[in-house]
Amino acid sequence: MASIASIQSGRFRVLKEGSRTSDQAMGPVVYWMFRDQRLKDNWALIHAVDQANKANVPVAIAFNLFDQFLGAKARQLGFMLRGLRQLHRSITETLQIPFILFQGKAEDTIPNFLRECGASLLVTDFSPLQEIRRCKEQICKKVTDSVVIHEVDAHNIVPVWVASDKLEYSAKTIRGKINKLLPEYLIDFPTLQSPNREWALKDRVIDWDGLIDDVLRKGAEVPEIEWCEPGEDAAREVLMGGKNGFLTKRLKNYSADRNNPLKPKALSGLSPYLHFGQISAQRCALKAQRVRKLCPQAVDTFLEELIVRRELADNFCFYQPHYDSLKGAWGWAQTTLLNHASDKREQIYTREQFEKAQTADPLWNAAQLEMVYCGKMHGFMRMYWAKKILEWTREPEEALSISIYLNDKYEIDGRDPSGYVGCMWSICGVHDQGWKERPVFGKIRYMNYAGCKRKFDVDGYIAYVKGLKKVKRKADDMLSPKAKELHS
Ligand code: FAD
Ligand code: FO1
Repeated sequence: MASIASIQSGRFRVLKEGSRTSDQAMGPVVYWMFRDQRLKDNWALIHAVDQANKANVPVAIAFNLFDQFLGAKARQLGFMLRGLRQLHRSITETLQIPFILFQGKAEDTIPNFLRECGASLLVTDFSPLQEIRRCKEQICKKVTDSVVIHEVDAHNIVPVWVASDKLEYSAKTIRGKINKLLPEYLIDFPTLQSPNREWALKDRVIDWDGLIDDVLRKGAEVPEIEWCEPGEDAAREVLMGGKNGFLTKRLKNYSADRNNPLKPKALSGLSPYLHFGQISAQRCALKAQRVRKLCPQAVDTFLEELIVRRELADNFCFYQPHYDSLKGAWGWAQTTLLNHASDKREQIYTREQFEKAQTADPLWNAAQLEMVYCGKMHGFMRMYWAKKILEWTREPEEALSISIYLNDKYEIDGRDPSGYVGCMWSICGVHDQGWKERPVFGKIRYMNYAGCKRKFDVDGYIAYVKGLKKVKRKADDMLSPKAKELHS
């Protein structure tokens, strides 16, 4: 365990200075948690408690449940709320810090709470997504002058603003910058201090079951997944559990089988937990380094994805405001796509036909159905899936919006910088190079059915997904009338 209690200065930035005069007593510290929804290994929580203890004031955690978050349905909100219920329980049992849940617009609920409790410091965790950044801009304007606001990057190992001060071109250009900083930032976490001062406010009761029932009913169109248990404890099990942990039991197949959609267990399965912040990427990396001697190649490949690829995605969304539109592509890509926008398409499908997996390509349909049934399409298939949407739509902007819409609606790990970058890489060549020019794709990397056939057993994958459909139908049939009504 690192001895320091304070976080490194590079890990946070001041979003708003305060104008409190020295004779004004310090008010409490509030940590507004949204992206890093965990108790362990959470730099934002460590910072909030450290700042509160230094000022000898109490600290509280606030979470705001948005009415609608980028199209999230029962699948995502159920997973998140079940994880938060477990988090609330463990915070109450171990930390005596109040965890307060708000509902509505954070730009209203958070400033109101700060005013109500007379807080003098707001700590927030970091996200590059526009919705969150706009919300923070509003909060900075609404809080009283005396309130200070710190933003802590608890999601990336190397804070995004430290790794690079500009939009990076590809993994090649950011890898060296990140690797040089790993010795300084890929460090163990200090023990989380207990708060010196207790919060006067009694912990408000949260009706978790009521909230969960509510989101399940409202978002019934995309039902919850069964295969992935939410929460910090389950996340640790997936990372390193005795029975089926990635680092303990499944690591050796990672390099060889990670691009084989028939071997989903070869992947770590960590993206739902990383997306909702129920596990720290830093913890995953520290644990992976410990077992590097056993499988150096698998660990290096995993760290490349977990650190370089994932943090490159935050870099893109942080420095490119148009991270989810054609305007966010490099010039060469926009030119090549527009030059070929009027090329003849063999097929054209509507968003609804894509959504219902009604294309003439059984492989593409299988990938779409794997995502709809399981909430997690295999990483290799995501590339093929998105690229075919470019091939079968009238123009690239529409392809982008369809891929992002379906990705965010059905993926359990959707609404994530890695997802926007995944779609932009596939359709607009972001972080990729140009390739031999061809119809429709121009110089964007091309993928086709034959290429997949060379790589893996396509018929086997199609049959595997058909099997999922049977399992899903059986599960639906077993649903109680009430649950069926929810899932219908
Ligand atoms: P593993 O291979 O075990 O990877 C471990 C972790 O590394 C992942 O959890 C993820 O955090 C990171 N990672 C792996 N591959 C990538 C990548 N290509 N880019 C960035 N980070 C990566 N990832 C999401 O988290 N959410 C999404 O919505 C999403 N949508 C995608 C859409 C498309 C079109 C494409 C091509 C990729 C998308 N990805 C997305 C990236 C990648 O496919 C997933 O992160 C990965 O499949 C998650 O499964 P895993 O954790 O078992 O993977
Ligand atoms: N974060 C919140 O603070 N409040 C929410 O209501 C909320 C809903 C939500 C739904 C789906 C999803 O994928 C993520 C969601 N998040 C929510 C957390 C989310 O990880 C981050 O707020 C953003 O991804 C910013 O990166």
